[in-house]
Amino acid sequence: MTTLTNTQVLELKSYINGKWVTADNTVDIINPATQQVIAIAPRMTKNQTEQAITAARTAFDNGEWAKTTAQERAAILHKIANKIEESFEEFVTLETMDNGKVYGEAEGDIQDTIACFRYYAGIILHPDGETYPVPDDVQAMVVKEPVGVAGLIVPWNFPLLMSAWKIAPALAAGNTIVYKPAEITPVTAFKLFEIIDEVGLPEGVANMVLGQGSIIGQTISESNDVDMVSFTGSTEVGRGIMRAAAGNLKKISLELGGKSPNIIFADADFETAVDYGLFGIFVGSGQVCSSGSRILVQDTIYDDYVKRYVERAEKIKVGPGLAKDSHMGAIVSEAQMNSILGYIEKGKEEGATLLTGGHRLTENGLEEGFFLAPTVFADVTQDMTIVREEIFGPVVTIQKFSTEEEAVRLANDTDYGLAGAVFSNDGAKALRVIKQVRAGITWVNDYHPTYVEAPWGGYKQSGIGRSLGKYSLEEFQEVKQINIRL
Ligand code: TAP
Repeated sequence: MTTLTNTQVLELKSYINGKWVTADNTVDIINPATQQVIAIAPRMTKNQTEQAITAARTAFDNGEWAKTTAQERAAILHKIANKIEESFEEFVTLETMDNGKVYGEAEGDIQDTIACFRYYAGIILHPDGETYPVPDDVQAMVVKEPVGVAGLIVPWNFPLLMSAWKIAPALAAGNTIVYKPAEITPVTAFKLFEIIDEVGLPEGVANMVLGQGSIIGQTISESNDVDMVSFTGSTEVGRGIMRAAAGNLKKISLELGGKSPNIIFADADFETAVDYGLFGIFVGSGQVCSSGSRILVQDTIYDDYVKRYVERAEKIKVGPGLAKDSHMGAIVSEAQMNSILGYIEKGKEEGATLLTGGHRLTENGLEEGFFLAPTVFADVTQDMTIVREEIFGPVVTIQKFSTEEEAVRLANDTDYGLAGAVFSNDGAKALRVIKQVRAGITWVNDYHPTYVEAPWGGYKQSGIGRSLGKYSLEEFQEVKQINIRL
């Protein structure tokens, strides 16, 4: 595998129909902690994207891949997992440099990526299908088949992990794929495809097209030769994909944004609730779809909670991901940093009280990077922009409630429905409240842990469909009934 040294700039390529290809236009890939160029990536054209789609269409229609046995596909997924594991540290380092996250978080991402490939290698071997008692002399049965050509479009916040969440179940189910990583974080995607190139997939089964979403993602979403699109990203782009997919009524799966509530009752373990209140928003510098960006605290402990929270937030060491003592890394890009700073200004203008942070960090070795201080707002109201919109940065609002009913009302007063949590030592109350939170991913006395076995996705404008578990495999499958007259 190609490796990156401190002085080297990786030259990335796309992978179409089993061949490495490049483009006339390129873009510099930057480490957001240093602004150092770490790679140069091609910006593929609409025409090249169509070539990738044709390759995937041909590879699916000739049937070679779809007819492979589940055992053969499982063996390939295991090989991919093993090869990622062999290059574990390289993947972790590259993910840290490309995205800006801290090394420990990237370690978790790569471990979860490996687990994801192994999980789908395992689950595809499980018995599936059903039979039904039906009238007449007929035996009815149900079988699962691949959907066909799957377009996979992923964001920059978990570059490799979000890719694995789609590539592993899509290939396990026997689909062919046209995959587009986020333009600004393609490095580990390229490394993954170096591995995919080695493990012996038939030509055209797995294609990777690097470049811009407005060209590549749009072409995939509009194409009549693509049978489904699995997208993770913003609600705005998701809406556009839904419109584009209407052309040939392709199947869609959308994992979108969130504005998730983290409800802290007075009877919760206080320090645990502070710990997870911080972890819920500041992991990944808040650039996590399920971030607990709205903390709701019961009035009787509100003042103590806010005081302790701010004290702890101010102790978070922000720094380059590769420095092992950093707790929180860089923001992925200058554009994303400026967008977050814009929300912070809006929060101040609209009358929220800024308790800490709210600015870029430019001292003590952070001069060149895109670093923001952990930011906490209080005295917010439901109509404020920072309460309503997804900021996707290290910015949290802390609100007060008095009753269970009020907590549930505030929690659900959002267009989103991705995640949510409740902290309480009263088990019945915690369950009563979490059941009323309109969100697809929820926790009690915990925040953020994600398991490959369990479904991941949102209610309301947070998406359609589910990733992970058997649910994701089903997203990538069609269901056929076969009725046999006896
Ligand atoms: P987006 O701007 O939506 O980008 C996501 C992907 O879509 C990128 O690869 C992007 O390409 C591509 N894209 C852009 N325009 C497109 C178009 N017209 N047609 C098709 N594809 C297009 O999101 P982002 O900024 O990368 O990620 C942040 C958002 O993702 C947040 O809202 C976050 O909540 C959400 N997210 C959700 C989840 C889950 S699991 N629900 C997980 C992670 C992130 P470029 O490379 O050109 O940008």
